[in-house]
Amino acid sequence: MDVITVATDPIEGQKPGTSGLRKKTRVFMGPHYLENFVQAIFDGIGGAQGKTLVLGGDGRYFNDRAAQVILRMAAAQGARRVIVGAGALLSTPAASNLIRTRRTDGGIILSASHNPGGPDEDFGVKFNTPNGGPAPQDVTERIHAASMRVSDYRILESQDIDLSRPGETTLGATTVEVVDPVADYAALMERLFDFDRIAALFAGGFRMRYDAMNAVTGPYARAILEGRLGAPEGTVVNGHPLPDFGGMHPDPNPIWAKELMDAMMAEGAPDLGAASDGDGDRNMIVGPHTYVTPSDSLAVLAANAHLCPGYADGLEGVARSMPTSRAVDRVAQARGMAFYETPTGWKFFGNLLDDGRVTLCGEESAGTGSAHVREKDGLWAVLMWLNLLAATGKTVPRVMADHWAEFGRDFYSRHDYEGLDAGVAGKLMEDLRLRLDDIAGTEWGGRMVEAADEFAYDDPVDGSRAEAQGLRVRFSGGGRIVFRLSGTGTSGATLRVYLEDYTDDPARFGEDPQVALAPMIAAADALAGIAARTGRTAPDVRT
Ligand code: G16
Repeated sequence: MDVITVATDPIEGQKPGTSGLRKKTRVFMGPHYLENFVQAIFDGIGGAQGKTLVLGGDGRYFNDRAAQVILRMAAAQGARRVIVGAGALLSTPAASNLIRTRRTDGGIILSASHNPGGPDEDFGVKFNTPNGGPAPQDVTERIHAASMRVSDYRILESQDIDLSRPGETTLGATTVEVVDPVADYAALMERLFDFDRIAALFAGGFRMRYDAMNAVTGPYARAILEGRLGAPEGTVVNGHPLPDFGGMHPDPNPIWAKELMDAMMAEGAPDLGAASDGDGDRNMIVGPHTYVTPSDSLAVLAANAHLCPGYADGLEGVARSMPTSRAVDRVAQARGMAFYETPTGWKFFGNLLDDGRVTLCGEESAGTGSAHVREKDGLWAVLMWLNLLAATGKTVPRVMADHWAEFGRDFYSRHDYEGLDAGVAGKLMEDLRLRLDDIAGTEWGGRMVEAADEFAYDDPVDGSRAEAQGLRVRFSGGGRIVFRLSGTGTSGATLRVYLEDYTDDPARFGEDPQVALAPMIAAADALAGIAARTGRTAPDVRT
């Protein structure tokens, strides 16, 4: 087998965003595109020579081809071992677990997460560091810098490796170890949660609908829920990973998981509805006639984690991303737990978890996780909810009612305006940024602004600073609006407007959040001129 050195030129725009590099699939399939970026990853981490890496992805279109290319490049560059999920599949949390437990030098995950898949949709590549977490900023900056000076890449000339079943083979001097993508992850879940109790819940007739959205969690959910926990067959729907996710948009929110929402809002709804995204790190929780916002879910899990064997000793602390609602802050305060606020992006939780400062963390973008891996974890969150329901005997609506009765309710919604002209969106943000200092003390949508600023984060562990992480406006009475541009889109710009308001009045707990948030919604438009500047009178997505 020969190593070929292929001459190439740097390709503009290979700059990792919130979570790795995401582009249209056809861009990734273009000449040298994938190879250049993989070479930049290897160069950015000091070469692949002698390293052990994990490789897998969410099964989307081009996942299989890209995995073969990466294996040949890793072999050409002297990697010692590559651990690959069978079928080149690994959910993001399962990959994180393998990276950690096998003490590797990191891993490459092929996924554009919740973005749709297919030849005309999205693809992505991200590198996770040896702690199992997404590469932090200094590493992604090195990768980007390497992409701008790449002049050749090395690749082995060889046949495709058979990745269809577990086993070991060699590629040049590299050992390729194909593993069952589910086994280690399922064993980890069994250590964290009370499987006997959850199994007894199902045996008692508890009904659940888990929508895997034709993405990577299908095999995990079928093995754990229907296999180990005895949930009836058919509990997992859309449970087979498909290259185009069967046309679904695998983003577990009320818009894109509409089938599940309809089932949960209908008469005779199951006791629990759940969904996860393309690569299995996001989750959605729904009870009969009760959608649980990700922010509330984080708060509920923080308040109840001690009911699960893996967290019986309590939590060291909790963290949330800045735009996530402050519901979890109230739990932390009431229970005397340390609390941290980080920028959007799971990578910012890594240091806090590694340093033992927090055990649980989460984001409004349907991500919840803990120190068990260094990624958010969709199925883990669902199992924690199951453990909680099994331990308390409560229904989802009861859990929420009791939580609000104790802590009050943070009404929350995110409004996304997708596919905006990047120039228009950038100008909207810039103009608002320039006015931040002047709006304190002024009234918008009938509410007074108490403070307004741009969020910056100083990492308490390594002292690094992340600036320009979103514009926040705080109102009297507990309201808040945050404006941010998404860092995960692949075309145009997505404006995210995060809206929240607080009440401790029990008579208001049942209100529809869109109604309760009307003053914040009006204030957001008035402050930023969304309709006037973008021509959009309604968001594309409301979470
Ligand atoms: C990624 C990140 C999350 C982030 C989300 C949305 O999630 O890992 O930390 O909250 O994107 O980011 P943005 O608002 O910049 O689009 P995922 O599930 O896409 O990997």
